[in-house]
Amino acid sequence: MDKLITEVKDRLQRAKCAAALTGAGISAESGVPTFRGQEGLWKNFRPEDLATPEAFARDPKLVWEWYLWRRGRIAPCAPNPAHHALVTLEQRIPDFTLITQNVDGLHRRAGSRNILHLHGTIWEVRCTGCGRVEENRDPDLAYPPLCSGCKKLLRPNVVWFGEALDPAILARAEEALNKCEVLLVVGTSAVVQPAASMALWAKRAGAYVVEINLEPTPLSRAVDSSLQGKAGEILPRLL
Ligand code: BV8
Ligand code: ZN
Repeated sequence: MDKLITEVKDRLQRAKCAAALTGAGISAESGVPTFRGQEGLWKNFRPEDLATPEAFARDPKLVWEWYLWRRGRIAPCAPNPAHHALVTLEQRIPDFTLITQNVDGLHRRAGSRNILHLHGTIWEVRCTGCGRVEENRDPDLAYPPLCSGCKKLLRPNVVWFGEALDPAILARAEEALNKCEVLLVVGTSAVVQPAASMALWAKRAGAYVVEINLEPTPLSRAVDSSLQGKAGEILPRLL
């Protein structure tokens, strides 16, 4: 592992342009439950059952209950050394883009600046009527939450399964993945599309791709190096 760490460190030191793609695993050491870990199940529901427009149409109160539970779980969590390491990398590397699948807001709290939130954020609500987006961090939001403008039902401002990602954000992610010399893929099970394919886009465009994860994933055989272990321990060693 030490040889690999040195190799990755060396490439990061030389890089003019780099990127990171993060998933729930980077927030695990902050105490945020991951999707597919043992905490991934909430009242025996699977994220794929609740994080969908159909579930929200069928039972908006249940879906809001899940998001408020998650807000309550995430609110006391603080960024961990893995988040902070990516802030340092952004300060050191001239052109650095952080692409995250996470909705927990911990990268922003750690101080990262150039962040692409592929799947939105749990700390914003969006009106199902007029589309107005507002920040809302209230873990006890009264149900039904209604738009201050048109009085229609508010939803979490996240991307659900079956919903398209924001094309502008996707375009910026593609641009970052095409130009980066090094891509760090941190704490994702590489199951959810299109995020799971982004490491391959970068690889095809010539990037040196590094995976940091507790265990192998479907990406492991395609990346240039796999650093197995905790993100909170490995990322600081790359600085
Ligand atoms: C789209 C926001 C098209 C909400 C999320 C087949 C059937 C049905 C659908 C599909 C299909 N194939 C593809 C699809 C589409 C679908 C999809 O990919 N489904 C999957 C289930 C197969 N994708 C979509 O629907 C996407 N949209 O394709 O649109 C379209 C186009 C045009 C018009 C209309 C539609 C939208 C996907 C976005 C879903 N929203 N989140 C919310 O959060 O509530 S996804 C959610 O799970 C997260 O955001 C995250 O992105 C995702 C994956 O989770 P991970 O982040 O990887 O976390 P996970 O728990 O899985 O893994 C944690 C990892 O960390 C593990 O590997 C673990 O080992 C590691 N780890 C743990 N601790 C540590 C660690 N590593 C290091 N250190 C540690 N300490
Ligand atoms: Zn409205």
